[in-house]
Amino acid sequence: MTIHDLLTSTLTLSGEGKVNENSHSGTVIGTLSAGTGAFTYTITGDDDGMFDIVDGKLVVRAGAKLDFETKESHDVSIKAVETTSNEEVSATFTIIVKDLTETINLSGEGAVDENAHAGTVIGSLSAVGSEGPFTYEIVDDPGNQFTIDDGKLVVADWANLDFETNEWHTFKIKATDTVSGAVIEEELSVRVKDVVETINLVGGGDVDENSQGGTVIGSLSAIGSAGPFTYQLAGDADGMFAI
Ligand SMILES: [Ca+2]
Ligand SMILES: [Ca+2]
Ligand SMILES: [Ca+2]
Repeated sequence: MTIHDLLTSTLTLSGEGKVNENSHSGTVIGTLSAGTGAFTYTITGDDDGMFDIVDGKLVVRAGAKLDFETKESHDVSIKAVETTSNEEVSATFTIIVKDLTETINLSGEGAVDENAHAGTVIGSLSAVGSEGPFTYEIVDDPGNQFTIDDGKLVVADWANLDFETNEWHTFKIKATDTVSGAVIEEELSVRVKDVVETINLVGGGDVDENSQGGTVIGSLSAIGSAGPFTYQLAGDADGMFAI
């Protein structure tokens, strides 16, 4: 008998009853069913505000922040009402939040030459553990040598990377999932590579005695940075030379 069937029917949710942390809103957890008949489903209990029902499916609610490290499961109570008979059946499901590794990777060797110009690319950032897309920002950065341009870590306009002063720069990158708002943070270290820094005098180094003022002794060529350079005398005790 139909009535008997309804009274003994149970409300079920298909699938494993699990959802990845950081899932976007609308992610389907499972399909609800309550036996023979046409049912409407409503949420009667959802203390953490994580769930919604769309077309008979339990989904992640808009604005929900499923974070395994905060809470590993969430209860949701649902009521099914048969549209003709008004018979009801209810159930409470415990939805398990699946842990994902949340990290941010930097491509390349994670190193940059000292004296590198502004805009020099160190590597591309890629966050994992949420679907993305992401925006990235540098936080907690005492050295303040880098910035982010279009998902790439680059040398900042104001940087002065000097191996002899500081070989390592450590800071935190924060990635925000632009859809779910999930935040992933990771500490990164970038190494400053030493380059030989010197100035060569090209073409001579000798000058005849009694040479007139303006006689060229040689051309100056600095190495260790991309340049171009300006040169000035930093010590000329006898006052013999000019640039
Ligand atoms: Ca998390
Ligand atoms: Ca995690
Ligand atoms: Ca050096």
